[in-house]
Amino acid sequence: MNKDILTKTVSHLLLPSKGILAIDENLNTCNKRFEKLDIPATVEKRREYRELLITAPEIEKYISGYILFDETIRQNTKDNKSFISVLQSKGIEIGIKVDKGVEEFSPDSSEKITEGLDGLSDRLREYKNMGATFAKWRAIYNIGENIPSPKCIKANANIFAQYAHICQRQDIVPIIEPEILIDGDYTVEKCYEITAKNLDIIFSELQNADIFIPGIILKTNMIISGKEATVQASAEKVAEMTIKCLKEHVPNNIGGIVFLSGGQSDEKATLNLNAMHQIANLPWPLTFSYGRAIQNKALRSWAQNSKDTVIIQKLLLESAKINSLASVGKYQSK
Ligand code: 5MM
Repeated sequence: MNKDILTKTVSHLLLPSKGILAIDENLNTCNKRFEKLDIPATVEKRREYRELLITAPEIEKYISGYILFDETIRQNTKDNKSFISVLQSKGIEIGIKVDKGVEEFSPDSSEKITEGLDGLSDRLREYKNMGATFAKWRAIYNIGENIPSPKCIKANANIFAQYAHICQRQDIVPIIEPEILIDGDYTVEKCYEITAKNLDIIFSELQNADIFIPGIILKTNMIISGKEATVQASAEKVAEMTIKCLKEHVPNNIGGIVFLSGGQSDEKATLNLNAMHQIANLPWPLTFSYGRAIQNKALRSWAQNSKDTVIIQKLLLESAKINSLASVGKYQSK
């Protein structure tokens, strides 16, 4: 493990006013999003869409890294430039999703465990040779009666530690993404309690495995109310509780923290991040790593008129820009 390489990649990814764009939807998720908008779920359509996201002019002003899916990292533009070379020419770091999705944790539970450790070292070696400098692994947790269970939390945390260890051995920065899903009617307090417990166990496993904490990035959910909750916490409440949770349950020397948008509205994801930056003295870089909250408008516009690349890329750029402003607390809603 070369700590200098890891910290250099982290610093580059978390430069002030920049964030990370997640375009690593697996085939299933991507196809589902396409089908909702009557877009054919084909390799070529996925390539065409990702080409627009990757070649958007000036996106590098707001985005420091792209997280890609295995299919995407191997694809080229229609004039035959590799997506990797396009991103590298803009100074954007290449990230890769390396988990292989989720399975049932046990036959009698609805909980999920993330898979993909088998052959991970070899896959990372290949991605690194292609130009990847960081990776991402996601675990998901529903809040419900007696879930997430301590057993499942611990099992996913242990797998995060193994993944992080394999990445850091190859000087690849691991992003660790434990996502408490937005589904449900849970309160913001419940979200705090579960996120805090989960983070404690994850960092305890990471420390037991001697993970170099300044060389990792945490990608987490915000502390919010469940989607179906009748009372929705305000941006100020979300900001206050999220920062409190992160300050108390994440080591101060972590490389940085980024957020997923998780199905919140685009506007909420931006306002919540902006509100967090009204709170002084954050001990770590804190920015976005959104998928949907940055892609939504561009995807809808592409579905309506795929030929209008200028408008589609402009919408992407606008979403990236407002989140860049929010990441330094300078976003003002219209
Ligand atoms: C882009 O979506 C990522 C991959 O999801 P699947 O494995 O289901 O295809 C996802 O991990 C994403 O990085 C995060 O959830 C952030 O994206 P959102 O849309 O929540 O901001």
